[in-house]
This record gives sequence, structure tokens and C-alpha cells, in this order.
Amino acid sequence: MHLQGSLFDQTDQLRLGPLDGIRRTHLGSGAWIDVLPGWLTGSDALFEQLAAEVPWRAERRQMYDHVVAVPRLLAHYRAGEPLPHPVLTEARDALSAHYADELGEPFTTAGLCYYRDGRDSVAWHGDRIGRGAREDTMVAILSVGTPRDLLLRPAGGGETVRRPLGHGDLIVMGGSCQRTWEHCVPKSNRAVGPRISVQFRPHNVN
Ligand SMILES: O=C(O)CCC(=O)C(=O)O
Repeated sequence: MHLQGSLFDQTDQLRLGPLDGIRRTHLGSGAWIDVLPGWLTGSDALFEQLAAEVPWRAERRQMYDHVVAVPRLLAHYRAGEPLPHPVLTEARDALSAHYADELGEPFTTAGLCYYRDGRDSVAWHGDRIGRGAREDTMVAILSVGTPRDLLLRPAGGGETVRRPLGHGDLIVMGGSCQRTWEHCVPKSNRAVGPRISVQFRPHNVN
């Protein structure tokens, strides 16, 4: 499945906009999301470059008595490791500066997920390996390629919030979001094109 470019993002020139336009929604229980549609312009060109050049890993996981393929490709960049494109370094640093007072520490790591088509997905979870299990924190996600729904729901059950994310959109999950809410990218029956998400996290949040 090829990426169908956005009609609104027909430039090859990569540019991050200002973060002042970001809008916060309080979800309850101390969780919030900040959303900025189209933060990165020229994002289709970035999608193509990341899809072609990142050393993607296909992982396998034990599921009951089977080993199954994880339905998406992955790459991970630890603190201090060069990111696969300079605009991602710029994005991480801009996010660290914007949230410095509230977060009290920089974003240091980057996880990349490549959803090749609607069969790729990630199940409901919170990022609770490490400090996200005990402390308020933030996870910032820049999405490029075809929009896919990111769903959020209270960990104890409740109404689901849906945010379609692609083509340079930014979402930041903050406060208690990783502990008190869960998120997922569900499979889609429609013929959806590919999407890459780049998740920036502070030290020891996974
Ligand atoms: O692709 C996304 O936007 C979400 C990724 C995610 O939740 C994860 O990798 O933990």
C-alpha cells in the first residue's frame, strides 16, 4: 500500500510550526492530551525517507502457547543516539523547550512504529514500563503518513476518545494519562495507507 499524500501538504520543505497553537483537552483523573494538527509541513517526504532508511525491526511475541508476529515494524533510539532525520532532533528539542517547566526534564528517547496497512495495530495499553507506572509524565507523538485513529479510554472503562493522527499531526499525552488511561491504534478494515509514528519520551518511560 502506497502513501497517498495529503492535498494540504504538497511541499517537500520540512518545517515545524510554532507550538503555541497546541490545544489541551482534560480527560479526567489528572490525564490530558495536547493536540496540534499539521505541526510538521512537508511530512509526506519525511514519511518516505523514514520508511526507506530506518532499520526497521519485525518483532515476535509469546502469546499464550504461540509465538506471533508483532503487527507493526519498530525502531528505537536511546538517549544520545542520533535520530534518523535532523527534523526529528529539532522536534524533540522544540518539545523539550516547550514543556520544560511543566515536565521538568527533556524528552530523550524516540520510538518509531511503522503501520504498513490497516492490519497493523497496537492493542490497548499504557506506557507503564518504568516511571509511567508511578509518576505523571508525558509522551509526545508526531505522526506522518496516512492518518490512523489513536483511541484513548479510562483504564477502568468508560467512553473512548478518538483522534485521527497522520500527515504531521502532534499529540502529547500528559499528566496521569499513562497510568489512568489506555491508548491503542486499532486495526482497520478499510484500505488504509501506511503511517509512521514517532514517540518522544523522557528518561525511563516506556
Ligand atoms: O502509533 C501510535 O501513535 C501509538 C504508539 C504507541 O502507543 C506505542 O508504541 O506505545
